[in-house]
Amino acid sequence: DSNQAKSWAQTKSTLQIEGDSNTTDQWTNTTDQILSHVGRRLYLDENHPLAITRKLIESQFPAPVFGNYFEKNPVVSTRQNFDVLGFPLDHPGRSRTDTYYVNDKTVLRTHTSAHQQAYFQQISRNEQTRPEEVGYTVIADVYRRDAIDRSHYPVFHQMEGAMLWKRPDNDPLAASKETAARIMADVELIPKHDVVVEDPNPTIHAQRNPLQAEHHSEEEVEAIAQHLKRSLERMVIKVFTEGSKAAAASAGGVEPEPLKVRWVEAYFPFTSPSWELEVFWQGDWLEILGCGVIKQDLLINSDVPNRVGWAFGLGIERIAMLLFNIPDIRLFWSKDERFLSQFRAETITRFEPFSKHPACYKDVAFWLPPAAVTGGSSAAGGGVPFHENDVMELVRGIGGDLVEDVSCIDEFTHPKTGRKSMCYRINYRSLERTLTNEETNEMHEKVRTKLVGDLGVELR
Ligand code: FA5
Ligand code: MG
Repeated sequence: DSNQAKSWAQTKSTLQIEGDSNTTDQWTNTTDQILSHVGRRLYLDENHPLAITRKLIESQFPAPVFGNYFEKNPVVSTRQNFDVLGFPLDHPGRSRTDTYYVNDKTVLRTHTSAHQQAYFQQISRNEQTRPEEVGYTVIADVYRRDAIDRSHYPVFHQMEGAMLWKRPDNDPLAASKETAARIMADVELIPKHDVVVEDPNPTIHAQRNPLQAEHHSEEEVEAIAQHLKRSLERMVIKVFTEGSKAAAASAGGVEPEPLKVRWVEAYFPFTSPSWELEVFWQGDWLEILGCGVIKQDLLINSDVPNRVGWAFGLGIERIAMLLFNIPDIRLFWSKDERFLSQFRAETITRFEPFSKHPACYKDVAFWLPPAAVTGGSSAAGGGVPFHENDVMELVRGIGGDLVEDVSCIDEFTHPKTGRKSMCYRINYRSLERTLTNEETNEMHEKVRTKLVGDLGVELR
């Protein structure tokens, strides 16, 4: 029951996750409340908007070239989630303020890229039995300690995809012209489209996204990039054309807005060059996915040294919210029939919000402990670190899905004492019923007490 305070999982010596027993240690920050989301597999429930979205995307990456997979167990090693992918040791994503640790060597995956190596190894293993299957998609639940608002939830779903091409075993660079020509022939097999691509070739900064010159020629990278871009453009066009049709139908048959997409340079430790794809949707540019040319070192370390290729990763909720007009990311987890009964397999329809229950916001202001610094990670030394994600997690632990939004509304440093004061506004609202004053007050009181107990702040 989410309106009850959840016990912190790290007070136990083991955590049961998907039937496995995991030992805990001083790194553990995964809560029972977070673990209560493991195993729902919403993406397999064919009348659920996440599953409908999954199938629509998978239809653009069909057999025999692509296998479409899912990964049930969210527990991965820090090696799989970070090291194998080349995350530097000081990358903020590794910090306990951003990531749910099961123990010092294991985390709840923060992205589906944690499975890249395993899927590349699978392609290598199946080389004889399934030679055509040189690509994959994989969908899974992913976990991040993050802000609380209507588009962020600590658990969401990603789909990752990749495709590889073979090169000669010895001296692949000498044969790079032929490889590039083979990839370009595959580009020609992808049907063209007539959607406006605003910035098909953004400037790539050689320092952030260098050519991997010891492994790739420029022609190869250009061919892989073209295949990647055309494949992903087609995918978003398919998805958003379906969405526009549903929007136009519900607006009484007006013409759907023409679609526009653009490419933006991005940076990931495991691709170079890298991009994000954005879609112009109802007045705004929206980031849909990250992607790039896979770093060759990763392929070399994953039993496919003689292949090159691309990979992408996208957020399923973000796309589903646009397609189905779902206003709050918490709704995906709802068991309320008024939500679930609105969706039907293989059909994009506009969600009709059921009556919105009243919100109740409450503020809490406090002084940070004297030595506290903001923005630091609690893994870093020096002072008593304060990180906003710890406030988010604490509030989530008490209020669960009854919290719609948490935001910092004031922050100042006392001119004489140098002490820092913060004020957070917590918006309590249930998606399913009207909260009583009593229960809201009770939750807020627990938040205040726990802020003092856990973070050592002084209430104002
Ligand atoms: C990644 O997670 C990379 N692993 C993507 C990738 C894969 C790049 C393969 C290159 C090759 P990023 O953190 O930007 O990148 O997340 C990818 C997508 O997940 C975003 O574009 C967004 O659609 C979605 N996403 C990210 N954070 C959230 C969140 N808190 N809530 C909902 N969706 C999110
Ligand atoms: Mg991003």
